[in-house]
Amino acid sequence: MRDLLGLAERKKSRLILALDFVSGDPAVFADRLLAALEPLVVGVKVGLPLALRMGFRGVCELVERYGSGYYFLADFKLADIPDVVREELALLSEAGFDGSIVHLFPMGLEEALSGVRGHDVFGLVAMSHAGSRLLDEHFEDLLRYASRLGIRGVVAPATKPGLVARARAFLPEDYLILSPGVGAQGAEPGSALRHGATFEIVGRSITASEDYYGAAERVVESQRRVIGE
Ligand code: O7E
Repeated sequence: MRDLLGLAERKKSRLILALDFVSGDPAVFADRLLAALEPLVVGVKVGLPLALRMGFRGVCELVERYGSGYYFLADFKLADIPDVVREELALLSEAGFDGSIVHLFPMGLEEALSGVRGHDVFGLVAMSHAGSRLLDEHFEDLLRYASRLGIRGVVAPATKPGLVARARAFLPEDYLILSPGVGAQGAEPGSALRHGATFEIVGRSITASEDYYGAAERVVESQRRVIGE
């Protein structure tokens, strides 16, 4: 399993690239981005839209080809009964992914997650869009639950910086906070880090840009001003 924090230190970056939307042939598009962005991007979050376009075999090939330079995160937002979640995590780990995103609201996941080895689990405690009322109302509950599970970290929205700060204050120190919502959804690069996030997840403001290298570079430069590198 790749060392997420080690890669971040080496690249002096806290950028995780969200790959959901593609233009043209998905394999060619992903290949072009990943070949170019390795100096700037620490992790690649593979979303379901990309997997549906490329097919799971195509995604696995991508993970294999670029595995030496990136941490690979499977974002299929698992939210099933514990036995199924356990099996999904085992298969994603086998496919070469270093970590997965899991919804915590089904709860009862203690046993399923305690057996997971060599694969990081990140739980969602709130969402970045304006309408996520039900989840956000249970933010404190989900945060408490996440802290008891002994997982690698949580996903908390950059668009709601108060929640990121609250998560940082509440969670054990070794929990990572991944923060989406930077760029296309309005949060400024570096802003979630300033509130205590460990990584910022950025998708369309890089993937939809004609100058995707320049867009990623601007994000990382802002981040370096916050983390002092
Ligand atoms: O808006 P973009 O294009 O920068 O992409 C944001 C990505 O973060 C996208 O893949 C989306 O699925 C994810 N995300 C959110 O945007 N908001 C959330 O609340 C949670 C996630 C998410 O789960 O990301 C997993 C870490």
